[in-house]
Amino acid sequence: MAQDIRRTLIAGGPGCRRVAGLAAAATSLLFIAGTLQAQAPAGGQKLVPIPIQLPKPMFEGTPQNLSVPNLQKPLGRPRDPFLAPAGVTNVARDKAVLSSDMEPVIGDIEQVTDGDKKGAEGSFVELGPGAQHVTVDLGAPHEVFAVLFWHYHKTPRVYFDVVVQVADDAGFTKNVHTIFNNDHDNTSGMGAGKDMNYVETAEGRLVDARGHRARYVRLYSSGSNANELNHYVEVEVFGRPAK
Ligand SMILES: [Ca+2]
Ligand SMILES: [Ca+2]
Repeated sequence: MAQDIRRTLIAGGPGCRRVAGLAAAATSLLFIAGTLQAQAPAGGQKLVPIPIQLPKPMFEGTPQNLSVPNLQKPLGRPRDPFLAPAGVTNVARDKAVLSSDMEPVIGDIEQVTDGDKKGAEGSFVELGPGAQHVTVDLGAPHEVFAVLFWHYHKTPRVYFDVVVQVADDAGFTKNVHTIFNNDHDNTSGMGAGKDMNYVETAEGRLVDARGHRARYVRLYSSGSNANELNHYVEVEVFGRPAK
């Protein structure tokens, strides 16, 4: 049975997508009693769920009646655990953040990585209107497995032209990888993205970073269905120092 499941995972079966970047290590995955469990393969690395701590939800459920095009249907249940090598943590906590708007309308840029994810007034930074971005400097090269971020979760909203990139340099010219892009009509000029619009919730948005080596993580947005402004409650980067 384990062999069959293993083949399904490798062939791209259900549940495969999130571990695609870890295909070699994924050969040791077994589904046991409906939950993903990780086993240590001989000479390989153990995969375990990344240690996500979610804030308390500020509203119930995920509304589906927002008039936003290309909107992803809510999952209707908690997100599946995201697997990465054991020892991977949020390496963005308290790290330096740069922004296209260093003088936010509300709050301070430091709030992007201060660990406060509550989402209430006072727990988010508000950047100016139109296209804006924040860049987290991890301080050194890391292997990055996932980026988890909350723009705003006080009320349900959809932020537009969300693009997430990782790179070796602050100017985003070296070893640049786009790991999320829902700018389907290329408003931002960084290429049309295939990802869908989504409603912000207390779960945040989790993006597979596929183990890319990077020091800098940049997130773009261009207002929301509520207004032209841009917000961040928190950005987390799950990774480990690169060897
Ligand atoms: Ca925060
Ligand atoms: Ca767009």
